[in-house]
Amino acid sequence: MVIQDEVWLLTLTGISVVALAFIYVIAQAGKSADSAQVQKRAHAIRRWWLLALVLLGVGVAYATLSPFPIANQRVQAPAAQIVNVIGRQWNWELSQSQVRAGTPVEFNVTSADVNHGFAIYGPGDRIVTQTQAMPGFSNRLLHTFTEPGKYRVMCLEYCGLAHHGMVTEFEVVAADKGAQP
Ligand SMILES: [Cu+2]
Repeated sequence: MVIQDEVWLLTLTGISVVALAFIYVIAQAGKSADSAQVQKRAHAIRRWWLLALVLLGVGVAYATLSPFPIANQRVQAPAAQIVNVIGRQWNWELSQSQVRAGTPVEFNVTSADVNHGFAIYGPGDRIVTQTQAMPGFSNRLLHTFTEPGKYRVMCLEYCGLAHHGMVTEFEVVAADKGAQP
């Protein structure tokens, strides 16, 4: 994968910077210094480093979280498509097996026994969205599908012996086709 090469290069660059810093410190270790002057400079460098690190952290967080993977959940109007989901040891029960792409789908997710993790995986088995399935609660998950195809639901929380078998499928059909229940 391409991204692995980039991460490798980034890691190597990071290690080189740390190594150079060590070499610099070792080279400077023997020299005597005017302590007040040096301390002032050291404090200034530390401040700049801190600022640079904070900016880098914010930048990396923003770049990797944007676009945020979970859609806005604060929409008040009820969605046109509603799917009721019950998780139980060890299967998923979905009130319908087809939804339409292009318009929001509201999943009302609950559990009949223990906690489960309701996760939807797209055609390339990439996780699309997820929420918890909890006994006694109904968690509302809004998602608008953009890509038609077969989607899989898997459990993301270990829930007993056959946890791995909690897999089901549903279909997302193109926006112009009507979804069948
Ligand atoms: Cu599970």
